[in-house]
Amino acid sequence: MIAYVGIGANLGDARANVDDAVARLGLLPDSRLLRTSPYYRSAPIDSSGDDYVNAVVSIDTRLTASDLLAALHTIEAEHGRERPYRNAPRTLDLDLLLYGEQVIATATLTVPHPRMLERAFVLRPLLDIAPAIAVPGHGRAAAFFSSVGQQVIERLD
Ligand code: PH2
Ligand code: MG
Ligand code: MG
Repeated sequence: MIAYVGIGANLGDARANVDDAVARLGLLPDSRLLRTSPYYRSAPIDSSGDDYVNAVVSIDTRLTASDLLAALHTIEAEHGRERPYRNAPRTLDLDLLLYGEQVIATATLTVPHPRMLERAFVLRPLLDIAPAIAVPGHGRAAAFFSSVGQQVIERLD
């Protein structure tokens, strides 16, 4: 299955945290890291604190969606992620955006990620690595980019 994971950080050395997350995602069992987007900096949306650094990766995995989610939570925890309140600043946030073409709605996992099409910091890096990607129930992600065009994001190099 091809999965897409959104990476975000705005506490500590955010860029280093994203680098480390990419490295760890490359070590997931029964999985292969396919593509890593450029990194982007943006102001927090519905959140507070420093600017975020965001990226998206694609992974070819034999893990189930729920095992992949558990692995993402483990990596977040290894980064000392705390959850004092919703959308609190975080050392590392790993969101399962897409899991193949599957639509998943359980108590602990919603795929596609419910806000992914509203956020330039997800859409831009996703389209960088998967320009033709379709989001189950919504069609091509590229069609949504103009509606987030007013959100300022800066590509890092
Ligand atoms: N993540 C959030 C809330 N707000 N804003 C930016 N710029 N980047 C994020 O990754 C982000 C956010 C919740 O996960
Ligand atoms: Mg998130
Ligand atoms: Mg999250």
